[in-house]
Amino acid sequence: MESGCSHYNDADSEHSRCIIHIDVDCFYAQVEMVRNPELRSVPLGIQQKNIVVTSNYEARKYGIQKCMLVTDALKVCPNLKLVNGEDLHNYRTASNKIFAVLQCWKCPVEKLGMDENYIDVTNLVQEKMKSLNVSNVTLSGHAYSEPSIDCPCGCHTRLRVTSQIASEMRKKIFEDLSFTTCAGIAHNKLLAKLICPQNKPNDQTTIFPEHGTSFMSTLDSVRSIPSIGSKTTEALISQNIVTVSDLQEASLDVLKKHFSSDMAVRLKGLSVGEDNTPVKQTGKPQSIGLEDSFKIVSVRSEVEDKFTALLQRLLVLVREDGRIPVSLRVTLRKKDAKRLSSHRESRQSQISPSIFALSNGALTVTDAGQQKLMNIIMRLFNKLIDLSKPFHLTLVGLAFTKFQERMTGRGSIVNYLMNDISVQSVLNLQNECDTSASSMDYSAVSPSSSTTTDLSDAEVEPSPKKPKKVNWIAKRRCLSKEEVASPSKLKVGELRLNSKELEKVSELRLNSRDRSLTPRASPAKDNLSDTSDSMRDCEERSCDDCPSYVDKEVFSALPDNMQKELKAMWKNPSTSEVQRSSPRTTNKAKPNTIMKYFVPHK
Ligand code: DGT
Ligand code: MG
Repeated sequence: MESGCSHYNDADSEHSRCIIHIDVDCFYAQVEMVRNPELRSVPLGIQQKNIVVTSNYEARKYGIQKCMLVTDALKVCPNLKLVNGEDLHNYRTASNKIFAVLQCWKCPVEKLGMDENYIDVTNLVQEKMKSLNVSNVTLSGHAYSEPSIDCPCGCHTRLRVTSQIASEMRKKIFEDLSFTTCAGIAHNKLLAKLICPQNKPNDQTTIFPEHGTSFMSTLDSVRSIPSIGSKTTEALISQNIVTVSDLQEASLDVLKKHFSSDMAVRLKGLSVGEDNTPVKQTGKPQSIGLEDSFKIVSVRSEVEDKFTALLQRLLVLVREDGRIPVSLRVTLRKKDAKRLSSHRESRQSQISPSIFALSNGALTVTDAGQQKLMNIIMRLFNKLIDLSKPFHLTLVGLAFTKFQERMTGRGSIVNYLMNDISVQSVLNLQNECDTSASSMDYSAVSPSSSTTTDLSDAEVEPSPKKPKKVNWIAKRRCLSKEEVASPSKLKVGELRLNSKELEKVSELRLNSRDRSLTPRASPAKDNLSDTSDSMRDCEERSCDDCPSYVDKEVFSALPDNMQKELKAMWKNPSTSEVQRSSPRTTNKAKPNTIMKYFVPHK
């Protein structure tokens, strides 16, 4: 049977893929219940502002629903215990732990919001089937509907194996972290996600490809399809296409009149449960940011207070992330009193990595470092605001927008040279935006809201799927077109001891040197960046022979000629420029370089 499948490609129509979607039950409520087990036996609601954003299943018995007003919730359940859920720290931590557990299967895992993940286990299933008696494989959990005849491609068996893996994953999440979850199993992401809540809480459901069309026709609104956003829904409704059945019946020609040809075809495909979008491995966000919105602030000192508070919170997030930021962006939303409108403006500055220190693998910032960051922030603020005139702000935002890569690997020379760095993978992230909220809405979304993991004042971050979450989706979306909205790419760098690592040692140093050598752009051309801070910081750093991240004791223990060679690399920008512009895949050690100590001579 397996050999019969080997010719299948990834096209959805061939049902060759094995996808699991896992959603944590009443996520915020479970996090609170794990922290305080006494809450398990009482009806529990999680409150943000005056809304109950979720509740445990005990509370749901009383009719508590998501996003109910607190007053209404207390009417239906006067005993409802309310816990404030505006600080997302614990939810984020739990979310990362669940993601980490799922990584253990070594399959692509794509995070969607905080409590959902897709896992593509196709290869693992192929592998398992080699050692299985395929006629004996049973389904774990529920089937949406039992298949009538076997599909010749063998997908039924593969999905049964997938259901076993889903069960193992859920068990492990429960054993390690005490969270119960639901899973959906299908040959594509769309069906896996939509079938997931069929038997909740704490259970799983598999849907076989042949039931895709009939299952989709049970969905009331086209908006239930995750990749159909509110604008597309409106456009469809304007054509009297309200339910998924309506979409199934709509003619392609009619759809093509209102949407692009590609989109019309995609909509038709979705309506019958077809979806060939891949599971994209999630990496760390490209930027980490926070925003604080308010009615109005018109005094500089108040702005400074807001930024000070934001910076404190932002530093906690950066510490959790572990990467060293090298760029900081300040955003303001200015209110134009005359035009009764508001608009956003941002400016960013490079920052010196030396502001951050690594101690026992953890990122720290001294008080002086924080003061430096505040100086940079207020300098950017002064550039955005003409203080000789009155100003009115309704939002301030801060984001770290670029990060230094940390070269690691057990055998890496960089590891020996760096102070106190814990060993971890090298992640080179290329995703431009959070991809979880991709949607087929064709309306343009303000680019100013696109590239950070911005969280609002209350840090409200719902899971990205239901109609109520449209604003959140719009806020987090990068671009409206689906194909550009999911560019998450993660590259795991090689952890071999090769010349790339040595280049990196010099690059880390030279990145800052180059900046300090770059003449400052004129204000007119320098709309979005400011190099002055990095210039100052780099000047401070350049007094020493070797970079600040180097453990001098270890460095001094290296042989003389090795020391010389490293120093030469740190000192010589032109050499580095060549290295950086040349393809970085050259692994061969040049003769008479430091590499001769590491690369065996043939
Ligand atoms: P479930 O999956 O039905 O058992 O329940 P939850 O609570 O896990 O719901 P889900 O998966 O839709 O969302 C995950 C978390 O996201 C949820 O615990 C609270 C938060 N959340 C969901 N919807 C909203 C919303 O509309 N607004 C806000 N602020 N947070 C939300
Ligand atoms: Mg959930």
